[in-house]
Amino acid sequence: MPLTPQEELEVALERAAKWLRGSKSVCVLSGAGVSAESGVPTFRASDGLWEGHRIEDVASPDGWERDPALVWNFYNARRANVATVKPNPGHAALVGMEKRWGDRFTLVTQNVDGLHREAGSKNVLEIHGSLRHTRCLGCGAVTNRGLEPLGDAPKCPQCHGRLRPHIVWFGEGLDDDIWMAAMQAADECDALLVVGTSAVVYPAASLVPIARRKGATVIEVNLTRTEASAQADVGLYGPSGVTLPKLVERLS
Ligand code: BV8
Ligand code: ZN
Repeated sequence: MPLTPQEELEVALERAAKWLRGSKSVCVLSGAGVSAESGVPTFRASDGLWEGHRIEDVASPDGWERDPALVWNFYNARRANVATVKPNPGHAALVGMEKRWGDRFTLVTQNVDGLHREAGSKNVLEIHGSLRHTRCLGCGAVTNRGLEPLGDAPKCPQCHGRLRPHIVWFGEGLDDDIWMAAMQAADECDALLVVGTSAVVYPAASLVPIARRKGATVIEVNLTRTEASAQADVGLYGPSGVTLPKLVERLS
């Protein structure tokens, strides 16, 4: 008699908890799925269209050169969305994990919504940047501007230069120091949790083989199977706002 999905989840949770209980250092790679239950739209659910825009028009250097006002309107809309949402129990469960492993816990996120820090996570590597921050094309200043709308051509208060979103667009390199720290965390961990990501964007998705190469256990937490599933030792399939708290419950 095959297991029901609920029974399968219970078995997987027990296996994942057993591995984690024996882990000395844990790394997490999170994506848009961990914020879905907070009400932040994911990327690929909209098959390449994003809030009505083509991704290459609003999240690429060419799109910025072509129409910076369109790009700012797109990011102001996402800032306004994030201003109305709260972290969900999945974010809180990751805060609980960090309390258990302390500085042997690193949370690498592809998300730019800032909800991990808002939930209380401390050691967060925002490898794709942050909706709250702007970067000045004149003096390079990176400033936390909160989430209030910034208009479609904001200027730097210091040098009056043009401001851009402090976001890594497609075709742009990641911040070297942040990416080095993320690779080191994946290399050194003995358990990698891959949460709420379709694992199609690189170099972020390469953290999975980097962790596996050194023998880390890979635990996938997602609604469905993804590009990373074949590299996972165990999969917890269900909403992360439900499965992550269940996993953390089993750790104590
Ligand atoms: C670079 C900022 C070179 C924007 C982002 C062909 C093949 C391979 C690679 C490439 C290629 N062509 C181009 C590339 C490179 C490209 C890339 O990887 N493209 C992909 C699409 C093929 N990468 C780049 O361009 C990177 N830069 O390579 O530059 C270079 C190098 C050196 C020097 C100079 C240049 C830059 C990548 C960063 C792009 N910026 N974000 C913004 O946010 O405004 S990426 C964007 O996608 C977001 O950050 C997002 O986080 C990320 C990944 O998406 P996911 O988070 O995974 O979200 P998604 O919707 O896909 O999946 C959600 C998942 O959650 C699903 O699995 C779903 O089932 C699950 N889920 C949903 N609900 C729940 C849930 N799970 C649990 N619970 C739930 N409730
Ligand atoms: Zn400036």
